[in-house]
Amino acid sequence: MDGGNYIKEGRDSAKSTCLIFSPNEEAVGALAKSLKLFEKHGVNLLHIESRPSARVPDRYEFMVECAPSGELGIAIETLREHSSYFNIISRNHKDNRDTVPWFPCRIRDLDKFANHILSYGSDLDANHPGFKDPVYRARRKYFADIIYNYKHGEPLPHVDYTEEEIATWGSVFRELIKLYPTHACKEHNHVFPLLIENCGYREDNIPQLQDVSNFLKDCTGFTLRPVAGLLSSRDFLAGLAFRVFHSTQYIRHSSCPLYTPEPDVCHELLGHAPLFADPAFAQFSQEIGLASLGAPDEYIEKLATCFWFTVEFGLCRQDGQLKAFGAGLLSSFGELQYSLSGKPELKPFEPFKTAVQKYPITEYQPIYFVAESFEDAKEKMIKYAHTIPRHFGVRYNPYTQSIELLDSK
Ligand code: HBI
Ligand code: NLE
Ligand code: FE
Repeated sequence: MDGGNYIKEGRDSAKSTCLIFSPNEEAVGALAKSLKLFEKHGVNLLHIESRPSARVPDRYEFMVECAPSGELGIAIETLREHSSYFNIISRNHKDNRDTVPWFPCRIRDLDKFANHILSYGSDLDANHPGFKDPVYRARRKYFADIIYNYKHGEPLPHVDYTEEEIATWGSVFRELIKLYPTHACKEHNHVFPLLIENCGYREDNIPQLQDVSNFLKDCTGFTLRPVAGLLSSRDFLAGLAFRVFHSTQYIRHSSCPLYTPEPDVCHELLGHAPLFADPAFAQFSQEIGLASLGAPDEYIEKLATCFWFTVEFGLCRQDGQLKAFGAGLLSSFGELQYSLSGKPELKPFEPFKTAVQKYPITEYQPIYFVAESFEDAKEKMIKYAHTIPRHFGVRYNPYTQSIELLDSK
């Protein structure tokens, strides 16, 4: 390192750390208590500000700017433990404002990445069951092409499914509805009859995305947006911040009704859609989405892993019994049975641990995580999200369908 750089770094590290927090208790004197903590650890404060919380109406939050002094690290960790909200908005002025990855701020920004998909239409891998089937490949291209031009706000493409496609849906549907009463969580079983009643869920009919999207909008504000294939984790999770779920519209190959590693219309409509109608689950999903906006790459991977072990492959305990709520289970009659067979390993859902679990994507999961409830999982996810380094907070404004940035100094 040359001398010039060395001196510059030395000077930078003499700068301050800026925190925003809400104490756990709203009692008078909460601020004084927090300030004592800095005194105890010999930390000098350069600036103190109290302001109405942008997150919780009628609550206050505090911003303090700390000089690099005393046992700052210990003071920060102690304060974090006693805070219901805690965010380090700048540290030693190693301000990463210029390096925050792009993220959508308005719902129509989702148009910007809708076509950044990992493979297009008929472009199937050699080991895909439809690889050697020209009719299937032509259909995959047809779906990709109609979705390619989709823009936010337009009606979702209506599809006339072929007889073969409807037969594939029919066999998946028939097998799954036998398992749901015993294997699916109560929220899924509550919503399913409503989808039959309102959205054309039947053995001999593949429901249209538009009908399902309208139904979800009435329940929780979630909407479906068609997507031609797999998005990156960052883009896919960003949609959830707006309560938008990217859905494929093609169907799996007729030779693999019981399990396919790819999402398809069976997976989206039988696995995901019912749960997005549940308010607590919708909130849980949106929290993962909000946490992902502008997060560093390694945290996107961690959030995607939490998503995988909950929204995709989650189990939960209800009235003392294990049930499935993950969409990847609720759309695969092979894995749904296997997941509750007692063979796979089960661990409690705990984002700090779940986020770093490795997993296969083309076979049944060897490990599942068990959530106590959607509310509990949401609280744990929010706590986890607060540890993601980001110098701003975010909030979704449903009136303008846009993301508001909080915490800037
Ligand atoms: N893209 N279209 C689509 N559908 C998904 O289910 C999906 C995705 N991209 C990534 C992804 N799922 C997950 O594996 C997580 O990385 C979020
Ligand atoms: N394995 C699931 C199924 O067969 O329906 C799809 C999982 C998509 C992540
Ligand atoms: Fe999925």
